[in-house]
Amino acid sequence: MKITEIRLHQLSMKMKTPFTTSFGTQQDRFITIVEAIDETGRSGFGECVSGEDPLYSEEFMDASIIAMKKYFAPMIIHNEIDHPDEVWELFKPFKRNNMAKAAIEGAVWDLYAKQNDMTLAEAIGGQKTQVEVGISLGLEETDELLLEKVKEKVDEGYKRIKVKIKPGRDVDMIRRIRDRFGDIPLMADANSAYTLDDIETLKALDAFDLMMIEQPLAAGDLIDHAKLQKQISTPVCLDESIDSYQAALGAIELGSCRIINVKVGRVGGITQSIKIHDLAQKHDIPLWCGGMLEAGVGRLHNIAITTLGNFTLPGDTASSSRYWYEDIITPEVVAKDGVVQVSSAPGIGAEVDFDKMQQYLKQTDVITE
Ligand code: OSB
Ligand code: MG
Repeated sequence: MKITEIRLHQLSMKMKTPFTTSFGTQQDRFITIVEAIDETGRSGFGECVSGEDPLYSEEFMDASIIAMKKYFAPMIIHNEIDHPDEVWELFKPFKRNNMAKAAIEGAVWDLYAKQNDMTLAEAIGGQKTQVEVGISLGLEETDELLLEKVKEKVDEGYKRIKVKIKPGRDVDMIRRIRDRFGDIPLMADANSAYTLDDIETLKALDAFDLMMIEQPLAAGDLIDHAKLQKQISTPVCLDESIDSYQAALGAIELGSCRIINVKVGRVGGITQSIKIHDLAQKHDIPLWCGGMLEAGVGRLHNIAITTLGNFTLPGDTASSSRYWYEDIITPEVVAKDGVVQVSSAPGIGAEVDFDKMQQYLKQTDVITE
């Protein structure tokens, strides 16, 4: 395949409500949609999921845009690619910048699927025709406000509820959710807010039969996560820590987690996600697909990766309307009773709607060499 042009559509989208984690609050979402165009004029789309600031990880959108413009987009244009699997190898001399790499690779995967008249799910070897999803709820000012949100999302049928926790907003808050809603599928995400000094709090969470606790400790700390997992019965799920195949291998071998959250951007793309999927499957580690407050293109990529067999737990890709008054794709992603149907249209399975995108568009950079 010959890609002659790559466009970086830079959007500023406002979320319906602010989203608060242990690392901060945000309502404005800066998103870059990558459009890769072949010599026949056909387009494939990827989405860069970097945060505005380096709070979730070291990557941030301004840097990712430079990385795409300066390194990764020109490499794609200057090299003939037979299969999207080659993109990771092509990018390999340049260290990390996984979210920038994944955004470009994602557009190549979508284009490849469309050129071969396949869905993206089929192109990557996925089998499911529908996937189960949960929802991630941010911290609220008060527990009472969070309980209202939980009620709304339980009523909408999401397959599990994830709530964000941080020191001081943990054991009591989880107890109140359990008291009010009984044995709903419930989990907590700490985004690295704890250390082993908090072991008593983390042990106390065992009383609530959580499906898992996500990323309680620092991203680089596979050793302490392994120590923690030995002392608590709740399965540890790693998110931030799993930023490569090697990290997944290390976490599995050390016993740092029993579950992995895969984010395509964090691990550097679909090809790396598939490698981690196969490794985890071999070791009986179940997976689910995390979210990064994506617009429609990213959501559709998430749905596609979830069609792989070892994604056995509900992911975070809720309906487009979870965050957006109007998403940039037609049709939008809709979860009904916690189930999203996988589109049978080629590639990501929906059209990027440039009319709808216009209201968010700040700038488009065109790379042709
Ligand atoms: O830790 O999973 C996370 C959002 C941004 C950054 C990190 C995370 C999240 C979420 C929301 O939990 C997932 C989503 O709804 O897209
Ligand atoms: Mg997380």
